[in-house]
Amino acid sequence: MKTIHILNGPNLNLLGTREPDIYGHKTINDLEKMCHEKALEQSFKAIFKQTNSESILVDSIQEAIGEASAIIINAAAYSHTSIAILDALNSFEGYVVEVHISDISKREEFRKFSFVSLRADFVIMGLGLDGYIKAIDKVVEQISYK
Ligand code: CA2
Repeated sequence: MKTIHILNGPNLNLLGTREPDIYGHKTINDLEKMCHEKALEQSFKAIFKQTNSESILVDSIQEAIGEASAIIINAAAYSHTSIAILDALNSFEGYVVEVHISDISKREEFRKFSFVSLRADFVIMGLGLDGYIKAIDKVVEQISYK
């Protein structure tokens, strides 16, 4: 079974507890369940992780190397700051989808640039948690027949 690693960065553990106008009412556990179900429907296995630590996010990307067919990543605030995460993603040869729950192109200036976008094969933003479902669809479309 092909594996997708779904990696989530800092503060996303707070989903559903604060700022529902931006991030909605569902929790990170709801999101994880949605992703597992969607991936299984498509006969993929999802490994879902969330961390507040940049170094653990880099470690998780490295763990995906050789194990995952694709990475779906919402690096949260590290998207805008982390060359270390970009470097790690550049070492991964599979398909990469970047997801943002909010539309970062319509928020503060400092959110408009993403290092992750420099490596991502596809970027989804502004669709709420459904963005993760669309990202799984995109991965399936891209790699199912490879
Ligand atoms: O829109 C996204 O998915 C972001 O990656 C979310 C990050 C933000 O820094 C990016 O610019 C855009 C923030 C994640 C914080 O998530 C929270 C969720 C609920 C309550 C508080 C924070």
